[in-house]
Amino acid sequence: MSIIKEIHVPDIGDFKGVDVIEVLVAPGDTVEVDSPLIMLESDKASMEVPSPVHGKVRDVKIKVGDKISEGDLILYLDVAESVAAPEPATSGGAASAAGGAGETREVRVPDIGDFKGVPIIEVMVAVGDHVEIDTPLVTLESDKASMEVPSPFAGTVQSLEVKVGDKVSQDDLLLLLAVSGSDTASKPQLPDTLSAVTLGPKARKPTGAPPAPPPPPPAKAPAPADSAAETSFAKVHASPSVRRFARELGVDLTRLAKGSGPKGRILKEDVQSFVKQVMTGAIAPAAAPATGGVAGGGVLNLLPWPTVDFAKFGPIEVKPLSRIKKLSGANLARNWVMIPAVTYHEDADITDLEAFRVQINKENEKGGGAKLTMLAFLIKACVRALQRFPDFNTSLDGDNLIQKQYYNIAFAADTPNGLVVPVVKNADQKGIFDLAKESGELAKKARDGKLGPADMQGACFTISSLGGIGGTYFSPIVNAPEVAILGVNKSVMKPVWDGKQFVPRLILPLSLSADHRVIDGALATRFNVYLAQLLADFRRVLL
Ligand code: CAO
Repeated sequence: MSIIKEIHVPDIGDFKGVDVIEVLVAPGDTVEVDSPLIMLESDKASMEVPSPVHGKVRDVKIKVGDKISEGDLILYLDVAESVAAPEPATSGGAASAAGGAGETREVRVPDIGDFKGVPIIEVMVAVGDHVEIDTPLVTLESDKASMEVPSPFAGTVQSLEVKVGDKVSQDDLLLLLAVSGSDTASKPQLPDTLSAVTLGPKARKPTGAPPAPPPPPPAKAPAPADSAAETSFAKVHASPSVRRFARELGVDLTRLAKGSGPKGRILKEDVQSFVKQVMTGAIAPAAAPATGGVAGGGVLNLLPWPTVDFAKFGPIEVKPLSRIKKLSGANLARNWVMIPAVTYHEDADITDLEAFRVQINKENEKGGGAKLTMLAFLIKACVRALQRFPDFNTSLDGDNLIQKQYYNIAFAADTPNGLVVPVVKNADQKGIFDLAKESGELAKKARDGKLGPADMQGACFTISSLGGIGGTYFSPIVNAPEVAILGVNKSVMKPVWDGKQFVPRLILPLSLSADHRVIDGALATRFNVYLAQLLADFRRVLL
């Protein structure tokens, strides 16, 4: 007899509202313990959620694009009554060689279904390495699937019992791990942790048949449904960990002609070397397609990046870039290359608005109330301008334009570690005080390094305000997949001719960069003029 079991998102650490980027099973599929069910991706990592039990998928409750957190329902499984109750995992096939603290544990090939004599194509650890639970140890590759074997324990690799090229089957000894007393306790959590066995895309695409075992024959392996890019990505020869690594760096693996591994398999080093060559200009970044879809073709034919031995000219110090700088740098470089953006400038007369802001803040100071910021007024005015010019609230998706009907406004925040871009959600539904409070809180969270992925997602339009620092005008880089960004500099008193005389007015310099594939110069200028009118007389926001 079978019963229905709910499968929920396991403990995924501090991640919340993480994007579902792949759903790997469909109703009717049979899944084994540890078969991947879905793939999640935050800006920091991609993770597979494996099935904790064997069963048949009855109903899938999520889809690609959903945002999920720990405890959310993924799907219903028909499971045999005997396995319906939670049980400790057995994957990893580990056995204890000696009990108690500081013991040595054998790590064996876990249940890999019907596979036998599967070649080891990669050994990811060396003697002396410390591994955590789920650290990939080796990659196996049959002609039908590639699989990573993760560590079932945290510990230090004591000896390796296999090497690349060895053929292994279930229960074969892989390595010995020296496990401390506290680490041994970690094992029973495995059913609720991620990726006990990570299968390659060939095996991760079931069509009513079990994902593995037996996996679909390669010729019949269905292509990922999402996009042409995913289809070709699936065809490249690379292990799951390398695919994950490439995805994290935004590298299109199809651009690496051949890897340096056996049978041309792409290794992590190949991806690193590709990125290095792109960053140094030896290889051109992916060229922009006509309509913002998947990159492909076209080479900029740039000169290689100059290699200079700086130490020859004087003392130097090498300082690694912060993680944020590396991440934002890669995004900025892509956006700069791929988006044909034009920057349009406008001056807004904010004399009255600033007087009003100062007046309200003075009144509130006495009562200890919240402070109104120029940024909050800018957010509100931008929402109004987006409503008047909806083309600015879109994203390119291949030959389609996605028209958003919500108004989430991002703002660039300068932090000690680099630039981050938190998002004020549903700004159209919030008052100026709320916008000031929320943007202030987000800016503080940004400076404290506490922004979560959800705080930085879902933006429609970005404001980059350098007003607190100075400057006159600049050219902000459009934050893809948005189509426009507003740069703001410091307001200054300027003499303005009123028809009879020069009068001192407080002028705010605006710099709007817009993707010319979506927004032409006339529309951008209309947007700017309207925005300046709103800021000059904020009553217009109500119209
Ligand atoms: N003109 C004149 N003064 C301005 C101003 C403007 N446009 N904008 C802000 N100010 C004033 C504020 O009123 C404040 O003065 P008081 O302390 O006397 O009230 C002071 O400058 C400091 O403001 P702030 O910049 O700290 O605060 P904010 O709310 O205006 O902005 C934030 C918040 C997060 C946008 C800002 O701190 C920040 O990080 N800006 C940098 C963004 C950035 O790096 N962009 C570049 C991206 S591309 O490299």
